Amino acid sequence: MIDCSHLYSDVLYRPFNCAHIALEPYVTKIPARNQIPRLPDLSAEEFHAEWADRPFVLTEPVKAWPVYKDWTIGSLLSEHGQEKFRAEAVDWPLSTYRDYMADNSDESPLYLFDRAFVPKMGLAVGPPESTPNAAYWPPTCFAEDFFSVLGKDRPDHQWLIVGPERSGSKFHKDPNATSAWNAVLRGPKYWIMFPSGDKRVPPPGVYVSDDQSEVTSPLSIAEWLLNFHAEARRTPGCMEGICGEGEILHVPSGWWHLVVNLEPSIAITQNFIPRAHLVAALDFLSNKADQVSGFRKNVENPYENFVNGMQAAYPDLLAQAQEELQKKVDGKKRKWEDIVHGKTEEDQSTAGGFSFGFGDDSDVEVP
Ligand SMILES: O=C(O)CCC(=O)C(=O)O
Ligand SMILES: [Fe+2]
Repeated sequence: MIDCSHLYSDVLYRPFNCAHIALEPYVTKIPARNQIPRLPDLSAEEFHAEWADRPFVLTEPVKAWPVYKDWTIGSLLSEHGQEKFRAEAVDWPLSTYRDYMADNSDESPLYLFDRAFVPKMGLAVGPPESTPNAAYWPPTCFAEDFFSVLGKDRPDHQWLIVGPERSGSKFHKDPNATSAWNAVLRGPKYWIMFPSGDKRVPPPGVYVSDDQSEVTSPLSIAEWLLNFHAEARRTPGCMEGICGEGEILHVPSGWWHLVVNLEPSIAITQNFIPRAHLVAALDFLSNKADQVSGFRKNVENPYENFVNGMQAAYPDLLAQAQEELQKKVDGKKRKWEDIVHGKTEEDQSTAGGFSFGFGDDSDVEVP
């Protein structure tokens, strides 16, 4: 036995401390202004008119899902114990993951996040009226999803998520400017969220490269909670809430979110494009092509495919969205040219006021 009584090491202490901090102080006493609204349910019209840009929790729809009634870690184990599921870099039989879940004290526990669970588990997904033996179905307000025009060529969009207490997702935005819903079947989740946008900075403790393609939060969830949660809670735009068993949370397109499981958890999440974010999705696919993710390798031009699919199924909506996107791009160009040519928004007619010093004939790239 080695005597460690005089060993003092931050390197050893910090992860140990982070693996054991109590979560309760961070997830309680949510200030009223930060509270994510909670509603029984929403119609498609209400969602599109008022809620597509706001996080919220719906308390009713998931309670009707067979998977909400039936799924526990035990029931999944008895039916799919030998089936392999993806947990970060490994594919493990569910029984192996369950053993890990029950007996780890890792600072950042391995998280099961499987995109192929529907075929693996032989599930039928869809409205119960038209889907025999439906396991679950998106609530009415989330049913419209323009990525469905891509059929089997759509990017990954549904995941089974299983993890122990303290597991979760570090700050990120969802891919391809999609919105998402996240339905909790077992074990509540704490969410903390921030809007993003041209004039907004990322959440405290999150650093983003200039083109927003790289996000670094070099910290585990626990380290972020220890160092940045208090500041985040005071930051305008912050929204927080707990999504309990049988509830479903809406993540609007472009919102930052960090999630931590307060108990061993089972959830299903799905990403989608509602009409309110069609312009954002077109913008992302066309102007951030290098950041597009989740498409199979054989899909060579996601933007073109999407436009073609939309043209065939919803030509009017596509035309309207493309016009709006063009206006947005022109607006940005105009602002840039005004800056370069020394015009301010207030004084469009005064030439030669303020200038960054680019000559009139410079070929500065429009960002
Ligand atoms: O349940 C979670 O950990 C959140 C999942 C999430 O943010 C996502 O699927 O994008
Ligand atoms: Fe997410």
